[in-house]
Amino acid sequence: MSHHIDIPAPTPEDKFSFGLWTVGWQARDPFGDATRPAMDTVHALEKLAALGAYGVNFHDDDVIPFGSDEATRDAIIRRFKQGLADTGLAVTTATTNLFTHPVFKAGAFTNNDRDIRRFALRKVMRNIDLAAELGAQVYVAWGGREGAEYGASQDTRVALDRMKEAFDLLGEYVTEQGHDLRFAIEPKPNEPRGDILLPTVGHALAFIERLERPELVGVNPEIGHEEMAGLNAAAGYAQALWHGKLFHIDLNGQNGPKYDQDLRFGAGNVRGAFWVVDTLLAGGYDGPVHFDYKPARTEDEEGVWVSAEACMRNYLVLREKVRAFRADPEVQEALEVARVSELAVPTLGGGEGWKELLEADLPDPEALAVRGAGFERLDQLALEHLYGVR
Ligand SMILES: [Mn+2]
Repeated sequence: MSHHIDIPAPTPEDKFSFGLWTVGWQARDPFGDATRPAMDTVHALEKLAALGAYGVNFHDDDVIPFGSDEATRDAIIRRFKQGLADTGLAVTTATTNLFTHPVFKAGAFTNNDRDIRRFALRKVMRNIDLAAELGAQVYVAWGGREGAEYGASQDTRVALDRMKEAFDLLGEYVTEQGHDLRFAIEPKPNEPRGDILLPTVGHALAFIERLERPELVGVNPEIGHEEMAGLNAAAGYAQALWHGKLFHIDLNGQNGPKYDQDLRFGAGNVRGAFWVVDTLLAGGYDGPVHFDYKPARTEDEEGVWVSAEACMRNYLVLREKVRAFRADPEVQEALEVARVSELAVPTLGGGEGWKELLEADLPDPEALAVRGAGFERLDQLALEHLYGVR
């Protein structure tokens, strides 16, 4: 049995958003120069709106070049705001570039050099005000340069003290300024640093609980970053949802543990992408569906828009596939056979404690051990939906 699935066009109700640094990436890499010219930010807004996007987000330096004077900054912000008003795009999140300028070569919040830490925090506070003014509700924090290549160059425990100090100060800042803004830490295992602090979703979730205002801080997991660490991205998203900490998402594509590929969403690990969408739908994630990818270096501007449109289309394709999988009566039967719903039944009965469990009449483990789990059939049904033959 095979049938054609109609994929709707993206609409603002789908809440798709793009970083200005994604479509605007000039494709400079460690081995080669830019292959595309700089893209005007208002042009990017117009193109994204025409493709059906809902929102955009930016690093401070994506919109306002580093070191701009006040008059230049004000003029750029005025023009950017006009572009937002003309296109109807929302600003969903903002973030600070604490990695491009050479001052951040050894980190920002956790630089050994105290003067640089103070400068970094002031740069963030400055952009937080702009983010709040533009209506962003989440402030993403990716500490790309926070880390090390050497054992002795930085004391990791002390670096975590300074990281905590930074987030505590920023939490105090948004609270006292009355900004309706929460933070989302974006973990990444490595690149550009050899080892980055808070390398995975799990590290970030544990760190957040030690902050003065943990309620203000969640995570922004990126599929590629989790997969670079050999982890299952869907499981990371699920645990962030379980903690109530999935404040934002970065969807893209990656092919296993290698350099950060930032492929368009749906390329790379397709099967992993299917389970990420399934996890987001099942978990009721209702924030922006954000793409953090890099249009390949081989592409001209037309290829940039092809890839941006493909990110949205691939999400919509996978959303249809996930819905069809979950609605399939054979899948529902296979889920029953696999006892998936039984996991929701608490292990102890009502009123039962450890004493009762010790005295309970349990089935023979040899008999329990011969039961098959039925997982292969269930997973094959998922693959057949993904392959398009169901
Ligand atoms: Mn990435």
